[in-house]
Amino acid sequence: MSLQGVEELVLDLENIGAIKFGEFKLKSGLMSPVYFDLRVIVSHPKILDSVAQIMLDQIKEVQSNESLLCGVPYTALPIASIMSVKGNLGMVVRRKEAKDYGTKKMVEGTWTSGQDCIIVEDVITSGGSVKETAQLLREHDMKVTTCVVLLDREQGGKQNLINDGINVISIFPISKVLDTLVKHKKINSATVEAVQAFINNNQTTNSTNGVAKSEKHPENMSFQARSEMNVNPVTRRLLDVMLRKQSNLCVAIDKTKSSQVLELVKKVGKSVAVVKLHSDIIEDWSSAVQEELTSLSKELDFMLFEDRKLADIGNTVKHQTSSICGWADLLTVHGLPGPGLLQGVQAACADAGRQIGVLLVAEMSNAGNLFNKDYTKAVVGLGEGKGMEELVVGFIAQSRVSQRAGMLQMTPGVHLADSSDSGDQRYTSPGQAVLEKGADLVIAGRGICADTNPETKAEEYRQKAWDAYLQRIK
Ligand code: S5P
Repeated sequence: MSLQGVEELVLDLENIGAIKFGEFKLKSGLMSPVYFDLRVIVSHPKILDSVAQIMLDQIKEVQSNESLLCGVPYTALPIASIMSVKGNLGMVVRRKEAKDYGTKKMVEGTWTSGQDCIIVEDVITSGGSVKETAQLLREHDMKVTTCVVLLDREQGGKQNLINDGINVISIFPISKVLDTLVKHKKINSATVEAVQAFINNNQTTNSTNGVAKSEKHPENMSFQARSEMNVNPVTRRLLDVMLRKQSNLCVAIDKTKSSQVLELVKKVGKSVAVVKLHSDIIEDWSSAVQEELTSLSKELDFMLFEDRKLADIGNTVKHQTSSICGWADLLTVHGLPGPGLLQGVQAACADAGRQIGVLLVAEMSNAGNLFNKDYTKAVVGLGEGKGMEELVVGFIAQSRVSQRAGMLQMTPGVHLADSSDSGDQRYTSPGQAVLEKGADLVIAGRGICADTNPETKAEEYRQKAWDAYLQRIK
């Protein structure tokens, strides 16, 4: 495509609202002066056709007749489909929905072992979604060395992908978009400066050694960047709730009567991302209570967490999970019995057709527990093991036990006023839990629920934990 044609395409994209300037609140809470929304192009067939053509032209030199295409779901799917038809290149489709959990078929289409597959993406920021797609394709025996992307926000995604052995061909780096729009008087220099400052301040690579920050320090990454990277739909849902509510607070409601539980949920639900229960201590637990909790979780937008800490052989765990996975979104298990336990959870979820996210207990908060470093390491190894990524959301821990950006750390033993209870529990503050222990979510129980005003307390815990998170990713 001629230079003029390329410029025309930028102007067309701006014209249909695929490139926007102003004040946009990102999922992370950050305000961005620029926003790319390529979803709209499906309503503009001529522009979609031009986009596919220009992307196809750019891969001519690297493709062979055998090359396959794979669009990163969802926005790049129509682009990849048109490129496939125009270029007579086969395509594979990467699935992303939770419902495939049962069959586990994550890639549709046919390919041969070692066949080259070019990834097609609309926008890259950190490159996380491309990386995740490449990982899946590689696991399915395809070779991935190239990604073609329409818009590169120039926030380090290209370098991150190069580090992962993926060469990035970008049609429009953001600097080119800005140049074109200034030239055609669509934006002024103040807008350009604001965008450049935002891009400079929000890099996703560690410039000193060229290694992606995400590779080394997941705790320094925003929840948004982590949500973009992660393949696990339950983790993604959880991160999305956290971002929507600006809450990394999980409340532990350890009450023995359903009326007390429901009353507290109604009071604190709006401030929390997760409500954690021990349903087996609720004397009048029933399906009606489950239903009410489920409807409150939808209304007040939080996830339900059953803290059962299962620890048995796979078959027993399967039966135990089957009564939990109908209503809970998250579940704790111990790693002690090994992989069979996780397979038991997986089997129960597959039978129920509903996916649950597992948190493995890697460390405990209470004095005198028998956990040691070797055991913690083994539990983390189990959770990070092959095939577990769709099930395991993260770890219950008192320190940063996993360096995987996709693994969330939930830290209990959190209280604003006390350093212990009358038994073995030990506490730290929400700020310490996030900044010193590496918690992504803090779990607080009696600090909130035993207060005379749980509603106000929950909001105070939420604010303190979220502020600490924002400080951590700065
Ligand atoms: O190590 C742990 C793991 C968990 S899940 N220590 C814990 O205290 N928990 C749970 O967190 C515990 O079962 C309880 O539900 C909650 C802490 O409650 P609190 O009232 O002491 O804040």
